[in-house]
Amino acid sequence: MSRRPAIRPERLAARLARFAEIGATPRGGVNRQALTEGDRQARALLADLALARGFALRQDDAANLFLRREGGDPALPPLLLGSHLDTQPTGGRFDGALGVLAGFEVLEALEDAGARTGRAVELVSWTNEEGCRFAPGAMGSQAFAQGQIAPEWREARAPDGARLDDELALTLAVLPGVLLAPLGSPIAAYLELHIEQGPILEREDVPVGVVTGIQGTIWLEVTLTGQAAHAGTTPLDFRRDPLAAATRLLAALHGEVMPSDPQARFTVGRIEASPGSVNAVPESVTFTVDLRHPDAARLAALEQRVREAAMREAERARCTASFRPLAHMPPLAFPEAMLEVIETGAGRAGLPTLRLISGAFHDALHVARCAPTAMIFCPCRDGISHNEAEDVEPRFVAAGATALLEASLAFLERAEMGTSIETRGAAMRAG
Ligand code: HGY
Ligand code: MN
Ligand code: MN
Repeated sequence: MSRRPAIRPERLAARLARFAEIGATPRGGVNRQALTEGDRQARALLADLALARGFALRQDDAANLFLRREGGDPALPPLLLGSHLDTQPTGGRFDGALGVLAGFEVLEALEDAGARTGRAVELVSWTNEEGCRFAPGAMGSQAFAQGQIAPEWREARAPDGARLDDELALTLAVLPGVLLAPLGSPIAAYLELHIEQGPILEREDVPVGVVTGIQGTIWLEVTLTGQAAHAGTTPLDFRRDPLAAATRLLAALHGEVMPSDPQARFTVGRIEASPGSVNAVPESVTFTVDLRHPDAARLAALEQRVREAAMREAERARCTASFRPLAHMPPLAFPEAMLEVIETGAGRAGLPTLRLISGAFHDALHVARCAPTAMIFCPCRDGISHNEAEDVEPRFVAAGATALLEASLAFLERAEMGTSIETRGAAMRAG
């Protein structure tokens, strides 16, 4: 008879520290962007850890890496745990890595206890969740859910000029002996542990967040084009200056969008002028826009508002405006039955829970469109993320991993009893 599986917090903490060394930055963060050498190193380390425990490995065309602990009936679709190992350029040690390594800790806890599960339990490390090197974000999970890599993604270029398809090939080649599986495979359910990346759980001092859904995201690349001119000889009424137009445009949008709607999020993360010469009026300016809203209709209206304002300011400066969509992720609600699986699991461990929506997108957003899915949040210090200062108290790391283990066991029990949870993620009701 196997004993009850249990998380070993010190082993998980050591794993998190070990992975944080890959791409470590001088200020205590991690720069391990998707499909870079650091990302490949982290995948290889995870593969080595898996083989050392006898877990089977496979990877798909999108370089999603799957680890499998076999169950009683190999034909049954597995319970899948996961998250991502890629980071922001000035990322933290927990965004993504916590979910992957806590998921690995669950597989190890099952193995240590000799647990016999009716079906396999798998762990996936999704490719390119962040999307900062190659847009869109959550690329690997989206390819898995839709069963294909969009052709235009393969030609995507990173700011350093690298081409996505070449980087994918290099990444797959790191694990030559690992079976290459088709994109998309049946799963019974998906559970993801992630840091909240916001202040609510810490403020309420609640260790386990039960994520009700994920708000919508739209990424746009906007280019305003005018006319390059001499900085010294060109008077105002001869100028067609796209940077002057962009400055007015962004001042107006920052002054209106979020102040007028507390649920809206408007971010310009990158802006560059070309040719970028100190003494030439720029010919063009390109910047990114990240829009978020929990309500699909209001998100669409936000995009329209940005497009119209850009065209208006461009025209006013005798410039033109063009737009390149980079990502479109509609909001989604997780099924009630899966929220209850998490609450049951956390309850068995005596962990208080709180339901909340996710302001960040996650791989679970796409997986939820093809399998019953739920997310667990844990508090992070001051709600900071996408920042090298990202931090999580050890007690919350342990609580999050314990909730993931107990929710996994609760799901497996229900599945054994034939309590099928067949609901997929649904469009989120108007916020
Ligand atoms: O941008 C996001 O929401 C995610 O953290 N990559
Ligand atoms: Mn993340
Ligand atoms: Mn992130």
